[in-house]
Order: sequence, then structure tokens, then C-alpha cells
Amino acid sequence: MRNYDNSRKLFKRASRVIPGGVNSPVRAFRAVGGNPLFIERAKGSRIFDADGNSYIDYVLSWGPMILGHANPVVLAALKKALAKGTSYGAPTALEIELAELVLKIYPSMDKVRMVNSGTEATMSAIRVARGFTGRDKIIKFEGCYHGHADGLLVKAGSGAATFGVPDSPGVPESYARNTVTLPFNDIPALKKTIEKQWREIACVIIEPVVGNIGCVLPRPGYLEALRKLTKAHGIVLIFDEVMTGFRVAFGGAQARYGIKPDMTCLGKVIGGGLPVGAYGGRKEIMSMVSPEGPVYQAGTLSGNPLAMTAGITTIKELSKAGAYRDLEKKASQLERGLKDAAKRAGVRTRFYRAGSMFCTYFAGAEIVDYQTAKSADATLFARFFTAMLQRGVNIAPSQFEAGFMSLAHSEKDIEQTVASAYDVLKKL
Ligand code: HOZ
Repeated sequence: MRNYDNSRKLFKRASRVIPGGVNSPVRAFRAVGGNPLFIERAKGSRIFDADGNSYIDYVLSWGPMILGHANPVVLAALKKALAKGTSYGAPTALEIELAELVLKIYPSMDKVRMVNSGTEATMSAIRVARGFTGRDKIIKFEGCYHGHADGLLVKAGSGAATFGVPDSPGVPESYARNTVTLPFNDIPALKKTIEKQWREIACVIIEPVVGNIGCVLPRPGYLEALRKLTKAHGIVLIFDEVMTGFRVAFGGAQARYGIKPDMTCLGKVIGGGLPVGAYGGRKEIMSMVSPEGPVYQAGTLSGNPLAMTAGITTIKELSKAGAYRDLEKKASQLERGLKDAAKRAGVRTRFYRAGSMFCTYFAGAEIVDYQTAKSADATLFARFFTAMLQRGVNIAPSQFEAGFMSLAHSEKDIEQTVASAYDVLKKL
């Protein structure tokens, strides 16, 4: 049996000074039981906890570490940047370089603004969409999570869904009233709402592949219908690609599904493991942003030189020939292995994947939206999670979170993961 004594002690100490002992609720093990692991270091596909245990990691800091942990090229670039100072609060050439890279890979955007997190990106994009259209309401989808800004914590996924607070207290009714929520993958509901309320709707924000209730894929034709309806009614379509950007394809979900949104939010991978978010879009929309336009948005550490360096280096590494072929190969090896393990063990699961993000649901029925995702057996998942951890495999401590593959995962890591999964599944 693995020993978690040091993590347990650290959690006790943390709980005295930090709410719930964690700086983000998704890190707590409340949905699966036990205490969170306290991590000491990470390298490649592995993380190491405070008790010296090592784990093959499929959380990858919730997505950013697509090259694997402590990538030597990123670390070398960061060391060089560090010697030049950590923040200036003034423009740098690095910000231009990352912006140029992003715009080249995401041609739906003419201009992009760097911020510090995905939450800031979505919150700011919505403000700009409201300023641009002069309308107040927004549409979001049940189970989609766009960070924790007021008005987006309505029927939200991720930790909000995991801990049963999809409509968080503290969000004034008057804010929530401006958020219209619809089921994902439901064209008739979307059509009906837009045709009735379009005069009031500034934007539709969507995770094109929903990564905050596991991994829910858009049905064929769904994103196309969304694009058509929003365009016809002058509604700004915002793709929240914080999770899917550089993940489901180099060019994100918009490249994978061939849809051109009006605005895009990015985060995670573009920071290479440092805090970064970004939002961008068509020229006429982005020219609303201060100081070019009247919509205010700002940040002391926005465009931070270290974060820009990690982002630029990560994207350059990803642009090397074969990177996405390699990711696809590894992720499909895991997909085949896990599906086969579940079949051999006689456990009903549903596995979904888009590029290098994926989820195994303990469910028999198809998962197409929040309602169907909720039908998954969270108790069985919790037992699976705990036993996998004991065997040295780290997955997110919730049935409602996606898993991620990195370029650092080896064939052997994946074989070991699948063997552990079979061992656990047959005993469930
Ligand atoms: N958005 C991620 C969870 N689905 C991780 C960020 C967080 O800590 O909430």
C-alpha cells in the first residue's frame, strides 16, 4: 500500500490557513474521498508527491503541460528570461511574438489581448461582445465551464458541477438573469431561443468540445448550426478554447471542426505551464478594447515576460513536424487499451476523445450533454480513481473532468496504465 502520510499532514496544515486546504476546489478529493496529494516535483509524464510516490500523470496541471512536465527546452528558455527580470509592466517584443504566433495558427482572430487566466479571458471577451453589440444577455450551455466570473457560474461544469453548486451563491440574481442556459447539442432549443430573444443576446459562449463535464463531443452539424444562427442574428459567437486550444488540434476545435467563431478565448497550453489567458477576434470587435476603444480591460502582469517565453517555446515545440501525429498515436493507444480493458473486465464504460483530451464515463448510455453526463456512476468512478492512484496512475479526482495526454508519455507508460486499469476494473 502506498503511504500518503506527508500529504495528509500537509493537508491538515493547509486546511488551517486555506479554505478547504486548496487554492482551487477541483484539487480537493471530496468527490472521491481521501486527501489531496501534495506534489513536490514533476518530470516528463510523471509527478512525485510529498511521500516520494511517483505517478503517471493524466491531469497535466489540468491541461497546460502538453509537452510533459519540466520540458528541458521550456526550462532553458525560462532560465534565460529569468535573468532579465520577471515583470516590467511595459510592452515587450515577447508579447508581439506570442500574439503573432497565435494569430497565424488561429486565423479567425485579427487581434489578441493577453491576460493572466482563462477566467479573465472569457470574462473580458463577454464584456467586449456586449460593448460591440449593445446587448446584455448571453447564452451559455449547461455543464460548460468558462471560469468563475459572476454570470458564468450558472449551470456551470468543472468543480461547480462536481461539488453540486452549478449556480453559485454570491452571484446576484440580477447578473444570472442575463445568462440564458441551454442544453449542449440541442439544435431545436438553440434555434427557438435565438429566434425569440436575439435582439437582447450579445453573444453565445461555448466550449466546442465540453471538457468540464468529462469530454462531450459536438454532434455532427451542431457547431455549424450554431455558427449559422448566430451570424444570421448579429450575435457574437465566442469559442472558449481555453481547454481545446492547441489540444484537440494545433488550431484548436475551430480547425478540427472547420468553424470560424467571431471571438476565441485561450489559456492553458499557450502559457506553457505559467499563468496566461488570451482573448481575440475579428478586427472590428477587438477595436472596441481599451485604449483603442471604450471597453475597459487591464492587468498588472498581463503579457508577463516569463509567461510569454514559456508560451512561445511551447508553441514552437508543438509546431515541429510530427508532434500532433505523435499525440494522436499515444492518445489512440490509450483509447484502444482502456476500451478493451473495460470490455474484458465486463464493466460498462463510455470513452470519448478529441485529440489528446478524453474521458472514461462509468455509464452505459451515450453521453451527449450535462444531463446524460450526470447519469455516469460517480461512486464507481471514485473507487476506480482511488485504486488507480494506489497503482501509480493520476487521473482527475472527478468524473466530470477531462484527462490529457502529453508528448512525454511513453508507450510503456500507456501499457502500464492500461494494465492497471484492467486490474482495477475487474475487481470493481
Ligand atoms: N478548469 C479546470 C478544471 N476543469 C482547472 C482549473 C481549476 O482549478 O478550476
